[in-house]
Amino acid sequence: MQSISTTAKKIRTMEIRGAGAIARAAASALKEHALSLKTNSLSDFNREMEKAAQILLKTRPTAVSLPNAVRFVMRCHGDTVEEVRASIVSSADEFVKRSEKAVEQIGKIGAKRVRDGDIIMTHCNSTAAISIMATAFKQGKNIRVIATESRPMMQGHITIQQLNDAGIPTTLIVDSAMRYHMQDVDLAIVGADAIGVNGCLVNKIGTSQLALAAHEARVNLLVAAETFKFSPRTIFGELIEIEERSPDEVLDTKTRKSLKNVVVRNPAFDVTPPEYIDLICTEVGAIPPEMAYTIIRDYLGWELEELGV
Ligand code: RUB
Repeated sequence: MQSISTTAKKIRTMEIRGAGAIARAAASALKEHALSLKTNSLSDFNREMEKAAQILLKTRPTAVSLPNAVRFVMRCHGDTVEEVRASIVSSADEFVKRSEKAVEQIGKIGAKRVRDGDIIMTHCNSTAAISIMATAFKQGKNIRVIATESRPMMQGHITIQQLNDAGIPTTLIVDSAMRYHMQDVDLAIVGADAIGVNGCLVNKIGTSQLALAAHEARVNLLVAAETFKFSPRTIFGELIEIEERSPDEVLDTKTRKSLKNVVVRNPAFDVTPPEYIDLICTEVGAIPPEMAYTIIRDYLGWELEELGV
């Protein structure tokens, strides 16, 4: 269980964060766990793997990439422990490879929507969104980026570090300055923790505010999302759970305890309706949000079968 508990802890404490990275880490942990199990009994092996999968699934509730990755890996076949183990190892490797390739592909596809001279606003820290900006910049497009802090966990600091390292001129702003700066912006690009069947986007808290401000200023909003960020369960009317994290991330315990009449809320994500999204850039193409169902059917069909459709 070493690989599973270590990875689960890292995901819970956000040492590993970002929907894509969480999914890849979970797939790799399942592979390590499968390789470490000593039993010759298939039912014991399956039970141990299922237990591990459940531990990983409970770490963070919103990023649908996590259950999609876990189910992809656990869809193993075989009549013996060795066959099932080999199947888990190859599925985990395939998931990680595909997911890394997807980020690269999204960069290439999304960069086509970036024009020379564009000022781009982004929020939080998304590997897929940065892939678009970095690819456009490498192509010689003279872009500038405005990045938000993304309180309370300040993932914007990771973003400005990555953009700086890529040589992209970047401005850091506080989250509440989003609308103020939107007048200078040509394009908004964000990542995704989940996309619902109606094309809604679940991403870092504040994304829907950015979308509203972009809509008002007639700035296009581009979402960078691998196909495994789409949520098959939303087809059955299930809602995507919004993670509420500890209030300690917002205000220290001592101060909070001294304020008897104050409650601190800390939702980590919000929902942006499809009307505010111009394009979702996936590794299989740039689509309007209305096409979310098609992506789920064509690329997560195996999952629908398992759900009994
Ligand atoms: C991260 C976040 C990112 C998406 C997409 O939230 O909202 O925009 O996960 O990231 P947190 P990526 O920091 O709470 O995990 O494109 O890297 O998958």
